[in-house]
Amino acid sequence: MIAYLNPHHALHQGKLEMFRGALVPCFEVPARVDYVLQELQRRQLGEIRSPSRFDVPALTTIHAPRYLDFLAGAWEEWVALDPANAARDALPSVWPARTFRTDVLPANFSARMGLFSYDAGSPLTAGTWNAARVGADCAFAAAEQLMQGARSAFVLSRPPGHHAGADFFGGYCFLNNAALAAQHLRDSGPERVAILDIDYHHGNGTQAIFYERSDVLFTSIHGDPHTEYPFFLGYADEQGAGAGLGFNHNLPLPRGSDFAAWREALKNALQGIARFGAQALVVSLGLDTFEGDPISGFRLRSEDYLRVGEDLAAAGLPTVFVFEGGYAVAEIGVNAVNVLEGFEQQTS
Ligand code: OKP
Ligand code: ZN
Repeated sequence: MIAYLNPHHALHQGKLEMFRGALVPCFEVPARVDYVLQELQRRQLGEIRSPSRFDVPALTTIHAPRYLDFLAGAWEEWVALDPANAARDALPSVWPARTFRTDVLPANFSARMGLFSYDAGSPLTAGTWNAARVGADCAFAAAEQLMQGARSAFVLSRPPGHHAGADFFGGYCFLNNAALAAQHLRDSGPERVAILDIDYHHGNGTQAIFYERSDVLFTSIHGDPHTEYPFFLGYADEQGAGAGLGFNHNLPLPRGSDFAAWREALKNALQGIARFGAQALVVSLGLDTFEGDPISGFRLRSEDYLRVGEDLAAAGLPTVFVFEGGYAVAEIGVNAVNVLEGFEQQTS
């Protein structure tokens, strides 16, 4: 399996995030990708490539141009407010809740940070835009690889993507890599693409992007949003709207669920994907379902990830894996590569 590694991922390196009233060190750190890369190399899973630059329509189909423009220039604006800002990251602190307007683009930078975000856990840094944009290139490259007949490809990038919506960042995510890969597949090949999100946290951004579409099925297995982030989306009764009605499947599980319960949900998810008649699959691969994850609540063990890969391969679809969350940093390489290796062994 070819891996598209984002060579600039470490340009995004948040310092602090808001947590329980305090600024604490970020969980989403560059070492996450380094551990996965090291394990990929150790097990010789396949070639590791850098992506070329893709200027493809998918970027502006998925993300609003005014959001992309904001992200591209945000760091310069932040530093222009005060040269001392260069030493600290930008975090939003005011948001338009219900009854506020979102059609007006305020001149004030902090107001636009709030307009284009939904939490204070996702610092925007000097290199965020470059890292995220090259991550999008990794997603496009992986989609192209599938179109050239590959059985699978791996997007090894950070920041992650599945919480990012058409015009907002949050949950450590800025550009939605899985959505970009799915859209680029749609633009050049398969008429029906499924996205399966197996990160511990519901992929609210991806769901929202495709909620009214019937050509991209979104299915997610995640911690019950009654108690788990992102709280305000991810319930089982969200089934899509308009033309998309019936093309959104949420499978929330209680905090504390073990692999047996999780695997049952995976079986249901894959049945839905088969019924849909998917011609390609994009997997939002979060590893924060691991028992040792510091911010999550499922109980998967390292060897379970081999079974996950095998189950995914049994779906028989060309598959793009997109790296998402997972914060047990020392174990993330083994866990991620177990999925990929389980997939490859089942395939060969
Ligand atoms: C991103 B991804 C921990 C509170 C939760 C947001 C979690 C984002 C998860 N300090 N903060 O889905 O893994
Ligand atoms: Zn997550």
